[in-house]
This record gives sequence, C-alpha cells and structure tokens, in this order.
Amino acid sequence: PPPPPPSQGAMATGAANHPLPCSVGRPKGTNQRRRPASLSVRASSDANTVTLLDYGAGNVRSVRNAIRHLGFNIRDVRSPEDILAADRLVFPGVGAFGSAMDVLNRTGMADALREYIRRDRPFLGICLGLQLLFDSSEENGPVSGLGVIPGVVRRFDSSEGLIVPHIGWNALQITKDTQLLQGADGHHVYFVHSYHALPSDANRDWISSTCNYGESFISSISMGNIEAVQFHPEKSGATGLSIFEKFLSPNSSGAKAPAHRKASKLAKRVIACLDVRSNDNGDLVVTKGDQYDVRDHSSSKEVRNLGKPVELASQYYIDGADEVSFLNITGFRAFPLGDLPMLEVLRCASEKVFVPLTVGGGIRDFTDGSGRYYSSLEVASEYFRSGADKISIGSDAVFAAEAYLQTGVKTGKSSLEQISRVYGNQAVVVSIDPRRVYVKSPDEVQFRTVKVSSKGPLGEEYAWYQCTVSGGRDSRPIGAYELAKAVEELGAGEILLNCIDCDGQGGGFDIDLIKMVSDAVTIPVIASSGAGSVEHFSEVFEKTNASAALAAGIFHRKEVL
Ligand code: 1PR
Repeated sequence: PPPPPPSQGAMATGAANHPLPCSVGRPKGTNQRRRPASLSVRASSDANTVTLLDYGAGNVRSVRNAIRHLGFNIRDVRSPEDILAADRLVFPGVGAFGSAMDVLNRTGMADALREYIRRDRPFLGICLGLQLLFDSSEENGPVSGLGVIPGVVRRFDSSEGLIVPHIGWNALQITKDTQLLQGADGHHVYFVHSYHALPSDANRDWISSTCNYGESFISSISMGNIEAVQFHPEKSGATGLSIFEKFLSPNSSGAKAPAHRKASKLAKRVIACLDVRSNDNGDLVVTKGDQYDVRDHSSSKEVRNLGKPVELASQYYIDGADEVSFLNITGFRAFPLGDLPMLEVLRCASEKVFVPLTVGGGIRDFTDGSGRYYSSLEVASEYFRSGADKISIGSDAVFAAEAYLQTGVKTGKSSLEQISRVYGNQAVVVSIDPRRVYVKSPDEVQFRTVKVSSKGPLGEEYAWYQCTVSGGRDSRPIGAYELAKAVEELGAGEILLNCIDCDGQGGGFDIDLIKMVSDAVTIPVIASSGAGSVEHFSEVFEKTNASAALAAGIFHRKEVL
C-alpha cells in the first residue's frame, strides 16, 4: 500500500447549492430533490485528460472519482517532467504542509511546479494545494512553501472557543470575477482545515473569494490560469462539481456575474447515517435499532432490513445530505479487512456520493487466525483507500481514553493517536455510545453529571452518561464528558455523540447530554440519536453548541426529505 499521509487539516476528499443544510428547514416549496449537475460523459482523447499530482501522501480517491464522474481521464505525475508536460494540472494537497514540501523538494517537483505556474499553465490547487503556494506555514514550522503568493498560512485560533478544525459548509464571498467561480457566489461549499491563509495588501490581487470563520480568510485565489481553492470541490456536491467542471472544461456554461454578497456563517450540518451489518443470510444490509436492538420484535427476530447501503447513500446524497456515515455495527466482532463487502460498499458509494463519507466499526489492532498482525492504522488506511474521507472509532477510543486518564501519559500508540497523527485530526471521528444513569446527587459519582430536564423514574434530578463499548453491550467506568475531553486531547477531530436511551425513539435528541459535551470541547460535536421531526434538528442547534446533527430512522422511513 502507498504510504499514508502525515497530518493537517487538508484532506483528499466535494452538496449542492446549500443555502440550508439538507432539506431540513428549507423554505416551503424548495425541498424538491436536487440532482448533481447534469454531466455529459466524454469520449476518450487527450483533450479529455487531466494530469493529477498525487505525491503519495494519502487519499485522493474522491478527487479521482469527481474527475472521472465529469467524464475526464487521469494521467498521474510520475516525474517533474510530467508536470511541465501537463495541459491541465490538478494538485489536491494532502497531509501536513511540512511533509508535503519535503516530498516536493526531494523529488524536484517543487521547482517544476514553480516553473509550470510561472508559465501560467492551467493549474487547480485544492486545500493544501492552495496553502503550499504561499511563502510559508506555521504548521510544523515555520516551513517555507512554494513562495508563489506572499503570505503566511496560520492555524485558526481556538483560544476564544472557536471550534477547530473548520469543518463543514460555508459560503463564498466572491471578490473577483473569475470563470471558475461563476454562479458560486453565496453558495455553500465544503471545508475541512485547521490552517488558513489570510488576506493582506501584498496578496490582494490574487484573491478571488474569501470566507468567514472567526475571521475572514482566503477561500480561493485566481491569477491568469492559476486557480486554487481552500474548500473541497470534489466534496461540495453539485456546486463543487460545477466548479471542477469549469476548470476541466473552461468553456462550460454557468456564467453569472458575481453578486458580491456578504459572507455567511458556517452552516450546521445534517448527516444521514446508515448502520450496516450482515443479516442472518449473510447479506450486507442497512439496519436500524431501537436503543441499539436491531432485531425484529416479532417471533422471527430477524435483523431489520431497511435497504441496500449504496442505494440509500446515493439517494441521501441526491436528497441533499451534507454528509453520509456508514457504521459497520458488528465491526467490533469481526476483522474489518476480512469484510470485503463493506469495503466494496465504500468503493461504490464514493463513486456516487460527492459529499464527505465517514465509515466506522472495528477500527483497532487485530491479529488474524494465522497470527498475522494488522495495526489499526492499516485498517483505517484500507477504509481511506476505499473511499472514506473520515473514519470513526468507537470502542477502541474508550479504552485509549481510560488508559490516558489513568496514567496521564499519551503513549502515541492508540489507534486514535496513530491515525490522527498520520491522516490529520480532521479525518478522525470518535463515536461515543453512552447510556443515561440517573443519580439523586452529583456526589454519588466521580463523573460529570447534569441536572436533567426530565426527572428519572425515582424522581432523580441528575444523571451521568456512562460510556459503553461493543455496540452498547459492555458498560465502562468512564463518562461521556470525561471521554470527550480525553479524546480531544488524544487527537480526535470530531465527536459523534450518540445516546442509547434515545436511539430510534423519535422523541428528540438528548439536549442535556449534547449541551454538556459540546460546551466542554472545542472540536465539532455531532448530535445523534432520537430525531423524529424537523423541529428536533432546530432544537438541538438552538439549545446546544452541536455543529451537526445525525439521524437514521427518520430518513430511512422517509419521514422528512
Ligand atoms: O466500537 O469502533 O467497532 O464502532 C462501532 C460503531 O457502531 C459505533 O459507532 C457504534 O455507535 C455503532 N453501533 C454499534 N452497535 C450499534 C447498534 O445500533 N446496535 N449503532 C451501533 C449505533 C447509533 C447511530 C444511529 C443514531 C441515530 N447507532 O448510528 O444511527 O442513534 O438513530 P435515529 O436517528 O434512528 O435515532 P466500534
């Protein structure tokens, strides 16, 4: 396998016109299904070939999928000469700034890139591919960049409570009339990064759009044929694909004068979740439980089958989901790399879903029957190679947090630490499966409690949220609050906060739990479990600091679009 990438908020990963996330809360009459831009498939010729600079630092599968989806062929750069010979070059930066520059300098590609850009040849940099154009970055450094654009790339400042990484859909404020961004003004596109380039007098001429997150940062540059974007067009649905298409096929349509609107806020995300497992016939199906029990309550006790994973994921993308998550809910039992159907599901889904894909289940170190050891990093790498943009760790993160809280030592060896170090924090979600435990007084337990909005069965006014592993089967001596704080320190980039009591109940999210956790950390928290109506989404966003809300049953049952 190719070496995995080092860290940074730049992932190799592209919803649609996203004035509002998903269809939830869309104004009346506007929630018809959106389809990705109509895209014709072209015949194979050189004009239809784009050169891709993949320096082996990670997953650029989503970029490849988007290019192919648009009907273009890909030629990979093998040497600096290939850069200079390119008609059209896409550079999806992945990994950390420092290691990316190391590779580019060592291979002679840095000089070739500077020369290609100096010749004003068609170039599209994505995410780190934009940042590397600047003088230097604070990441791993300072480290010198390609020095094409004046300025320093800096980390977002989380000291005042800003949630970092900047993950999600944010609108572009277009400042320059460019073909690439025609029609995109005010549209939401998908960002995921911890570092950003700041506008200054010295680089003003380069800037084609800015975006607001804590402060105004450069979301794209354009000069002659040199274009670069901080967001991920390949993960930004129809809007992103249309931007991509304008680069690949510069005379494509979509021209509209920029309206110079005001920048918007980061949108709250709505995530469709597919719990996946094999049924008793061995078929991989999307299932859905009540409080994690996925078997029918009838005498057959079969695993509930709500549909086929790839079909449902594709439908949710078309319906406007901001992200799609697959949770391999029995992954803790089996060895995920032995689960070839799950890997195939990911591969197929990533060819059809142009918003971020997360996959979880079974990410841990494993020794198979023949004694061959696989590290959690290998498991995660295979998920990334198969099309995941983020991986989610459940049980193994609980064990890592317990060990860390006991010893106070970060060993660097847990799956969470290893994967976030290599792929970047933004690629690692920790999934928490807590169960509510009522107590009369906070003194009864050593864990953080909340005063609950509805009293317990014996009139208890407080509760703590006990973490579980193995899909809720085993309870652990750690609370959700303690776990969230610990995994943030260990390198998690996001928290998926489930609640076993609310799962599948349709009575709304557990606001007490979500408020407690989302107030405690500065990484994004995804509220999960219990959505039963559109109002539940509004409630969780109004009453808590959750950055996203995830739901399953309400979408599978087609109760909202
Ligand atoms: O422990 O690393 O192997 O990961 C296992 C993963 O599988 C964890 O993310 C865990 O949450 C998930 N999981 C395990 N068992 C179940 C189960 O249901 N029996 N599903 C399970 C968790 C929770 C959400 C669900 C929301 C929204 N499901 O994914 O989709 O609660 O549902 P709703 O909107 O219908 O209420 P590891």
